[in-house]
Amino acid sequence: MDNHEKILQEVRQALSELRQEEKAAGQEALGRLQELRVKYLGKKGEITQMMKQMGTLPKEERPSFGQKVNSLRQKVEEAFEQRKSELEERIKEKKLAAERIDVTLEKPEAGMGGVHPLTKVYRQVRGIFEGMGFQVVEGPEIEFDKYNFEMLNIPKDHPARDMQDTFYVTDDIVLRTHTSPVQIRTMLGHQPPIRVICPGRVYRTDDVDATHSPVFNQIEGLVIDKGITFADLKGTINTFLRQLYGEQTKTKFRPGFFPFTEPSAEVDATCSLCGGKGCPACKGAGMVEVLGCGMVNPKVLENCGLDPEVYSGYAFGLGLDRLTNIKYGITDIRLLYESDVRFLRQFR
Ligand code: 2NL
Repeated sequence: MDNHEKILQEVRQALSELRQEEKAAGQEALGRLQELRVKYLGKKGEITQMMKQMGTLPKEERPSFGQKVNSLRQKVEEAFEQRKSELEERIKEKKLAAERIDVTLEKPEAGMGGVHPLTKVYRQVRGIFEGMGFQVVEGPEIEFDKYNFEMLNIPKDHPARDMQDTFYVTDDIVLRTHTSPVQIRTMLGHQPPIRVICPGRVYRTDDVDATHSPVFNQIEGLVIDKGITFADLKGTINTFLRQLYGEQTKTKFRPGFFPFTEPSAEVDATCSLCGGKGCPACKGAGMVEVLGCGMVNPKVLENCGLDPEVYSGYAFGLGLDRLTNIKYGITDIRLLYESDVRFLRQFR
């Protein structure tokens, strides 16, 4: 057998052996293939060396020798190329097989979250008032003293304005202590009829305990139009509480006092947990105080540029945290703010 045939045989033998090895690891086989390529086709490879021997041959033998070596090199190169693309194809197939997704596998626990109890009750309250035609209005939590106190007829010496109760940012800027300033802004910017609720965070300097938090949530409401009376206030509040706690809910309007309403009332509703029988949540009374309200003080209307001889209105305020605690029988306000999942999970 001539030398060239021998080399071609050798290469094919080596490549065939490689085919067996390759079962183990595709990338390694690719490395081995490259080594073999260098051995035959590299700068110092056997075939390259043969080409260099051409100079030592008599002139007339050179063309046919050259042709033969070239054709050998071509065949060897083809053999390598073919192996290489086969190998690469195998590697790709292996990779795809390894990355295949088993769609029948059971999925991991999704860890689904839930709506916070405060948000649940807020949505419910909001939905009831929206059903009665109220619009939802929001405003700044950092507020002018003027809008938070002055225009609401809260005098300069009122205890609520004390540094002990209110977070002062500057002499005339505070963290709002209620959402009333949002209603003041509404009256300043809009002509009646006005029918709004104003939800949001409010701030007081209270130390944290079971019933106090320096940040809590309030919803206030305001209705202004010609001919609005206390009967409208009672009807709206009764409708609201009966939708919130159930049709059988009874209410009681007791006289109260707020500088911004006259007359004013505190409203009790049948305890939703015991239905009026008396339980720890209502301290045996069967009823709980749920909100404060009243007819907007004529001075407040005037402060906002509305003529009290033409317009009248009512307003109310409720603590969303308190309402939530009453609804679910939660006895510690801190639970609403600690984000303890063992607590929150119960409301999913
Ligand atoms: C309560 C009582 C109340 C208001 C808030 C109000 C707002 C304007 C004018 C008149 Cl702009 N009144 N708000 C009225 C009565 C009671 O809140 O116990 N809140 C937790």
